[in-house]
Formats: sequence, C-alpha cells, structure tokens
Amino acid sequence: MPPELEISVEAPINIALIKYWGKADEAEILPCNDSLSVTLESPQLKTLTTVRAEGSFTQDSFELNGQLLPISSRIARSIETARQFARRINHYAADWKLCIKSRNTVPTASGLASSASGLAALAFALIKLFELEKHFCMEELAVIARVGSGSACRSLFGGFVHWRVDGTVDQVAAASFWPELKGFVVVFNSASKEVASTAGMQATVKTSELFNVRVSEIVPRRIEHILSAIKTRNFASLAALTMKDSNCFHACCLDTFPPISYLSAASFRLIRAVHDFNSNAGRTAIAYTFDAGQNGVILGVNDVDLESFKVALSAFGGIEQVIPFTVGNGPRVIN
Ligand code: 2P0
Repeated sequence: MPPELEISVEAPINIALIKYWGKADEAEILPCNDSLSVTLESPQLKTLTTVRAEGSFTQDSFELNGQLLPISSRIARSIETARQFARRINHYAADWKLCIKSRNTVPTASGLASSASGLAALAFALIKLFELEKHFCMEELAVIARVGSGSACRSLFGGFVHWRVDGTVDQVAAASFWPELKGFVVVFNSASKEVASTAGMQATVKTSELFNVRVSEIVPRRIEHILSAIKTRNFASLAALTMKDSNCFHACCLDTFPPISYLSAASFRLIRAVHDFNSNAGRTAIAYTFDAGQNGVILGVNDVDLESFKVALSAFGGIEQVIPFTVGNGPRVIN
C-alpha cells in the first residue's frame, strides 16, 4: 500500500447564460430552475488545487491563497461525498485525512464565480485521487462538486453545460463545437461583493413574486431556445437570450424584499454601451451578462467586433482589468 497520495489539478470558472438562482432543496443543492453555462478558458480565471492524502494525518486541512482556513460545512460535504464514493469501491485511502491547498487566479468572492472553479477543482482532485472515474461516470460524480457549490457542478465539464432541476448535469456541446465564441470579463472592482449568493438567493426564493414567474415560465422557455441557438450556432439568438436572462435575474434580485442590487452605475454604463454598439452595428454583435456582482462579461463571435468594443471601453473610467477568454475545456490534472 503506498504511504501517501497526491494530485494537482486546475479547474475553470463558468459563466451562466441562463442563470441559476434559488434552491428547491438546500441540503442537496437542487436548483429551482435549469441553468445553461459556458466554461471559460483563461489563465486568469481558474483555481489550482493540490490534495495530499496520508494515513498519518490526524485531520483535514484547507489552505486558500496561502492562508489556512477552517473547513466550511460545504467543503466538508464535498469531501464526505467523495469519501462515500471511495468507500463504495473499497479504496484504501477512503478515510485518510487530506491536506488541501488551493489558489484562485480569479479574484475570490467578487461575483466572478471563484466558488465554481474552487469546488470543481476540489471535486476533480478527489475524483482523481480516489480513481473514481474508473467506476462512475462524471455525470454521477458531479454531485461531489454540487454539494459544495451549485454552479461548481457545471465547471466539471467543458464547452456548453446544462444543469437541470433534478440535479443532473451534462455537456450540451464541446468547446470545439463553437470556437469562434469568445469574450472578456470587465472588472470594475475585484473586492468582495456585498451579499453572498447563497443568502441572496434564499431571500429571493422567500420573497420575490417575480421569481415564481421566472422559474415556472421564463426559464423553461429560454432553456429550449438557447439549446437550439447553440445547436445552430446562432449568436444573435444566444446573445439576446443571454442579455435578457441576466436582466431578469437582476430584476428578481431587485424584487427581493428588502431588495438586493448587484449592478452598479458602471454596470449600467456597460449595458448601455453594448446596446449602443449593437444598434450602430445594425445587428446583435455582442452580448453582456452579469453574475452576483457588478463586473460584466462580454461575449461575441467576431474578433473585430470584440476588439472595437474593447477600444470603445477605453473611454470608460474605473475599469480595473479586462480579462479575455475563449470557450474552454473542463478540469485537468497538472502533475
Ligand atoms: C449562476 N450564480 O448560474 C448564478 C448566476 C450567481 C448568479 O451560481 O449557494 O455560488 O454555492 O449553490 O453556485 C452563484 O451561486 O451558490 C451562482 P451556492 P453559487 O452562475
């Protein structure tokens, strides 16, 4: 029996075009509505994680960006779920304690989905450490990431990813299916956001009437439409659905009582700039989407459009960083 095991992995962030917001089951992290995401490839938008297991360790430990942190209940659930799979296959290290070291290249907790890449990296490292892929498919193993953070299960897959209300998640199309799709993140402020997603979505589920319409009518229709936009590589349709769904999600935040607002004046300037750009182009050339934070994500399929919009942005004040990305693959082992 080897005395130790160690694995290093990296996992990407993903951006939802149709947003997840609200849990139907808090413990299992089952979403109130389906969501549809794109996995992003950029050296600046990922988490690198090393997990070491040793029979002699007396407790699990977790370090993030060089700082030793207590193991949150979410991380503990991911670890325990991975151990349950490992016990099912009688893996010799199933109950060994773990030393986890993680580093985000994406700003942590700024509404840039660092929890998605973080929990996906942890889940993927545990999947590899216990060799779970030899016995279970990734769709089954995605629960390890999901119980850590809902959107993390989407980061286990590359390309276009569909996560459903029943918890199932899978790839709709690989990154190579639509390589022209790319974009950049506009970072106005990489400091931590005000209302954490978990608490924000609980408040929305509890108090927003608009959210009920979103879940029962708007999202199911949009999921069908965006799946067909992806299948036919119809950017104008994908872009319109993406922008509308971002706006709908933020409208539900504002309809939460008391209201939650993630968008800033700078976000609204960016929204207006995209609409002006498209109106001048006479077509839907680019799209925006915003998660639970003020920083925007711009998407397009034409390098000239994206570059000229980037040039237009240089007239904007207050932009901290512009991070380009392409559609990317899922996590990978790096040692
Ligand atoms: C998404 N967001 O679909 C949406 C859009 C934010 C806005 O998933 O409580 O960190 O860990 O399941 O996954 C953020 O929520 O929340 C999120 P938990 P998570 O990407």
